[in-house]
Amino acid sequence: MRLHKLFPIAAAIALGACQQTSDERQVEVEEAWVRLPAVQGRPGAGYFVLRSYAPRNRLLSVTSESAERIELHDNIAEGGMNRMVPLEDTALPERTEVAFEPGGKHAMLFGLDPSLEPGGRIELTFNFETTPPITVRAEVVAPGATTSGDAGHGH
Ligand SMILES: [Cu+2]
Repeated sequence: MRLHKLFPIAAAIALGACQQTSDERQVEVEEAWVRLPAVQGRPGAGYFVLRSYAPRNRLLSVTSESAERIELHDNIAEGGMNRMVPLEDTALPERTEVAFEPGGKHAMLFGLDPSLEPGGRIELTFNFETTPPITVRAEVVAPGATTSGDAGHGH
């Protein structure tokens, strides 16, 4: 009787370990773009989509060599006005997609490298609670663009 009970437990442990090492796709960052400020010296805005496959995770921060400081904000409607509030961190439940997009959650990039131009790229590093950081090359778009396809391509 004892052997019959032990075997399935050992098999389950082995299977769990195997899944952990073979599943490298724990979190993905896609569609990242950064909108330049209309006035130099003002912050730019960063948008992206996070897809999470890990059981529990959080986005803790975004950093870049091309920005002095990056804050994560949310937009809340209050008495007919939109107000920005800081996001301390962002929970990423398993198998969810979290979009940072115009009018909603966004990154604000302070002290942007003044040499950035529409059509260029900016490296953004995403730091997570339970998975290694991910660096992506986000597209740089012109001030006023509302999507990454809106400006900077000349067509
Ligand atoms: Cu903001």
